[in-house]
Amino acid sequence: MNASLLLRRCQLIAQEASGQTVDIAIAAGQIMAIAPTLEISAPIELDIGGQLVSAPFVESHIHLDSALTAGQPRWNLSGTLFEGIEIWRDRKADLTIEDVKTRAIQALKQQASLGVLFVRSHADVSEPSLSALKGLLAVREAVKDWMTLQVVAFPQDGLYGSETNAALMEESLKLGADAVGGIPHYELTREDGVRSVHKIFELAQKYDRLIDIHCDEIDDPQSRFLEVVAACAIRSGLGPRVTASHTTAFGSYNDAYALKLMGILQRAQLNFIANPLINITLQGRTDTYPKRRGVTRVKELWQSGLNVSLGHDCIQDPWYSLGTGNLLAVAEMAVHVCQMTGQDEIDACFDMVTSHGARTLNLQADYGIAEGQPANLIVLDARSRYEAILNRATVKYVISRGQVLVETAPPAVTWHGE
Ligand code: 17E
Ligand code: FE2
Repeated sequence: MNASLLLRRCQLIAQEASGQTVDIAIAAGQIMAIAPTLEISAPIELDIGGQLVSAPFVESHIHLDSALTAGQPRWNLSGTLFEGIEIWRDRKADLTIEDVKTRAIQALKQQASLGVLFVRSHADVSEPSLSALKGLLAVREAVKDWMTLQVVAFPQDGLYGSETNAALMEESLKLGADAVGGIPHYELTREDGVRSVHKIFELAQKYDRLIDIHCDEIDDPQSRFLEVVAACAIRSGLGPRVTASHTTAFGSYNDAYALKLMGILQRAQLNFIANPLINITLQGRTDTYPKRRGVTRVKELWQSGLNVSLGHDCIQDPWYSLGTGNLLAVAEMAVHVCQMTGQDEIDACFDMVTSHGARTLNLQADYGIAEGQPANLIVLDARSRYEAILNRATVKYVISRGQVLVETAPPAVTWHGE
């Protein structure tokens, strides 16, 4: 078979230490061959010049239904999760499928231009119209030729926050949501929270879906739904198909309890997602000083061998008015907030927005640079993961399904001094 695209002198992460490069040939949307030197030609040949070629960024946690609504109908003045939920409640009252689709596609194009080709988005399913979910399911279909989108049915107002929400969740799964979501720390009582986690597992098994729960996104050290999620994962054996998102209360637990919990988490083998950009701003709002960081124990989870990925969570919405979708910004924030400043730790933060995210999403064989894989890859203006984070490197080429989807020239700097 003839190659359609050839990338010469690529630095793969696996050979970052040796500095050896490879050529990558692409044909029919797949990676056809990888070797130090390929004696073939192709209609499009790019000399990568020893720069980093990575599998694409994976956005493991974002809310596309609320993306690009910052300030509508008002700004979040307290900066808390709770005011964000109230503002969103007002904004979503007149949500339409078209409104969701337009904003989500705009956000996804922005993300793709920054090298993100796999996205898991939550869709609020606490409105009877289910406009957010229907909009995002339509978007999943509309973008599938260049972007893989997973949709989590997320009951923002609580699975038991109203009489109808549990039925809306089940309806969402029938409509085709990829995963069951939840928000136990926002339910009216602790008992409701525990009950919601059991319901989520029951539905996931009934409809054969993944699970991704907003879990303990609060500074309250008494918020202990993570242990409930872990226990359900152990008993059901679903661990790797389950994700605990945010888990910020884990940053406030006492160390004796944290030690016990770590053992349970090891047994459960679930995935974790931290959203450091958002939680460093949302949490700690009720503290004076010292002010907590409000981010889960990323370093310790990673050190204990559990799968941790990082998400953006928001792009300009009621919870976070900033955000461009750049996962290198998220990795950079994690380096700081989670004190992941060692060399291996910085590399791990890059992995948390790439391969670890792929594992969270259960992408398995669809992800990674190897012969026979779908040709999804990015070329960074950097020679290593460290340089990529250091310089928040430009993603020069985004290759999706074997085609160059986006090309971005790094900024040109002209020095006029001595
Ligand atoms: N909803 C929620 O419960 N938590 C968040 N961080 C966002 C939405 C962004
Ligand atoms: Fe979230």
